[in-house]
Amino acid sequence: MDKKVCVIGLGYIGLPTAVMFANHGLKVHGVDINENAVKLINNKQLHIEENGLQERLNKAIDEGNFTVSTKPEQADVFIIAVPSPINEEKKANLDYVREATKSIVPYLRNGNLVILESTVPPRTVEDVMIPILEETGLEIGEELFVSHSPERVIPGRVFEELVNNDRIVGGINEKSSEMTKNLYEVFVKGTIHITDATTAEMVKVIENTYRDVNIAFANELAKISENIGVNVWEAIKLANYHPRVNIHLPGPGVGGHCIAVDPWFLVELQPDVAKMIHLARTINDGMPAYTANKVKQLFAEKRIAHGRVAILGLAFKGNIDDMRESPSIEVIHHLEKLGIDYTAYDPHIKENKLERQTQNLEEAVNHADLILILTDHNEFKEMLPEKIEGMRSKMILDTKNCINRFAWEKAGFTVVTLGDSKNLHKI
Ligand code: SAJ
Repeated sequence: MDKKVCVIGLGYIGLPTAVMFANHGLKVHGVDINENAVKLINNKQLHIEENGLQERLNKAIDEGNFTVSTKPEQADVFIIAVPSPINEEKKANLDYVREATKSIVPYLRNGNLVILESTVPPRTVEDVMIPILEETGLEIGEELFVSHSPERVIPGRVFEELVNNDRIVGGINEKSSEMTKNLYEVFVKGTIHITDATTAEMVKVIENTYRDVNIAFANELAKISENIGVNVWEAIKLANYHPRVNIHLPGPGVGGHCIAVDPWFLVELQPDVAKMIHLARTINDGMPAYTANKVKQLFAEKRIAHGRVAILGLAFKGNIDDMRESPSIEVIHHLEKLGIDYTAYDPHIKENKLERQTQNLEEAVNHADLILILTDHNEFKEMLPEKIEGMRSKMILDTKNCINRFAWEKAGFTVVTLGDSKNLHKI
């Protein structure tokens, strides 16, 4: 394919997508408002981490297929992959999408295609982007083609998933969908499903909302289980043997930039209807406080007056180095409110970003009364209780059910698992 693609936004999605097209022989121009990112990429350096990205970027630049700057260029296809976060009021902030769309208006020509990849509230293409694109004077759907094709990849496995996942393509008309499908077919091996733009927006948002509601259900089951003497992890595992049941897992909260954000788009659109979705968000957002209160309760039961906690895990999920929007930060806020002292440790967060963070497990557990596991990193799953020294009291609260409780109990630890009251009588 001898098309030229201009990618706006060179973050976790835009940069891998851009180099993917370039590696398949298309001419790609990448654009980012972050001058530092542009400078780095031009020097074949990365401002984000992703497996396999470095070698693909090198190849793209060496073959002369990838240029980067802070300004768009004329092209056949424009792909927008910018952030679409929520603000303090839990309302969608579409400023980046608006600005990115405006930025390409002067470069658009008859026959061009514009694809939005960012996750957005349904109707954004129709109600926010189209009015801006009309400023080109081109007839939308006849001279200028537009579609939404949401990214659905998971950080760490982006290149594998870009190729193998099914892809949703929603055009504002049939021609737009067809052109978008032809483009992604350059590297996508999964099935490309065609629909309209608003349905495509809805599909992406409900995928993440499904997970959020399901996790809220699991968290509620965890609380019920604690009150009635059941181990929720065992109960969920057994229930999931049913061929039509797929319950997710409880935890100290839901982090990341997707699952905890996208459901709010539906709440904002239809507040009177989206009641269960709203409640699920509230339940999941309540888990950090629930976890902190559990620590307080354990200290009270053990009559520990000025208890200290060793927090293990700051990333928002296991085996990644991303602590933005992490429930651990919220747990820490609640511990602080309760006046509970702590030291935090995460082997994947190699810089101290918090005041009471250490790069050393020994230092974190030294003089602690309780180990609080908030992230299921492999390092924590494999941690040996015999190696833990210097604790004031030997207690561990595992919110991810990821340690071998028998090994820890054998080493003299009181082991408490979120969602499991079966062993609480031992305290
Ligand atoms: N979590 C639970 N219980 C579970 C599963 C997850 O408490 O059973 C928590 C995690 O600990 C984490 C949060 O939820 O804090 C989100 O983790 P995640 O792995 O579900 O999702 P993300 O945010 O890393 O990535 C998701 C992906 N969606 C799915 O796996 C369905 C990815 O495919 C999407 O592209 C991405 O959101 C996105 O951009 O929307």
